[in-house]
Amino acid sequence: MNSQEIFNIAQILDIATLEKREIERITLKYPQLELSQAYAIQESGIQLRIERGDRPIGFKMGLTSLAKREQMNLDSSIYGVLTQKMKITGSDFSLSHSIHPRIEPEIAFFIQQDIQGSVTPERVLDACSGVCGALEIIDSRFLHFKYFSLPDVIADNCSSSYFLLSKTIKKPRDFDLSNLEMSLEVNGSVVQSALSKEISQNPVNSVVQLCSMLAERGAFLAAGSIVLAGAATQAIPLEKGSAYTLKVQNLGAVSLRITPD
Ligand code: OOG
Ligand code: MG
Repeated sequence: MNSQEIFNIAQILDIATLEKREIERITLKYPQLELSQAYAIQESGIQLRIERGDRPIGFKMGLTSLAKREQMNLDSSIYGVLTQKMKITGSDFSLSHSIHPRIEPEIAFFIQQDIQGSVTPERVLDACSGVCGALEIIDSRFLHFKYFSLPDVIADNCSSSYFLLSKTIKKPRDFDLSNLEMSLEVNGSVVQSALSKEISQNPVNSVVQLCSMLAERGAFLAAGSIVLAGAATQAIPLEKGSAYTLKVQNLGAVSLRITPD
């Protein structure tokens, strides 16, 4: 696959996002698509966003829990890029820019020193100024949010769409990061719950893994980055007019109300 083809696929995915149009998965036309080519498509897509005035602010890890791997029928961790325009700042959210959005409970890390290559969890905790709960809204550009393979979802920036961070931020060594109760409520009723160890045995391990995956592509985790460690439970579809709350033990709550329009 040459650089023109990589750019063309990135552009098809970018237009699908902008026009809220579902498309066939890429591997239907390119069954041999490799993971490295998929990451190249992802990077090319981020470049298109940058040209529209957006800015990368971190990364998200995906498929780091068994619940997510089983839900998506995919079996290894992946990463995508988070940008400024994906960050939700208020507590109301309209689905007007979404295709078939889902929401999932996550833990986010604030990284304050560059970290590179093969690192220990302790090194990640040294470089981390804070952790918080986060709601991620994922939205696939592929038909029915189904049947795609790892290269497809990587090319599609790992279904990234939006995310919301909790206002409560704590130092990562203030408590055991692997044993936090997490629950996702819809209109006040718990619909998903798990311990944070569901995320890579400990969410910090997602950041360790991200560093080595970035190193494989000649990249690193820069100071100032936000990292989502991956969902602890399955994602659930977003409904207009409903309210979604993530509660994380020691880390408070974060809520999002979907506008009825
Ligand atoms: C891929 C994105 C996975 C997570 O937290 O596991 C992800 C998908 O589910 O479409 O964000
Ligand atoms: Mg996620």
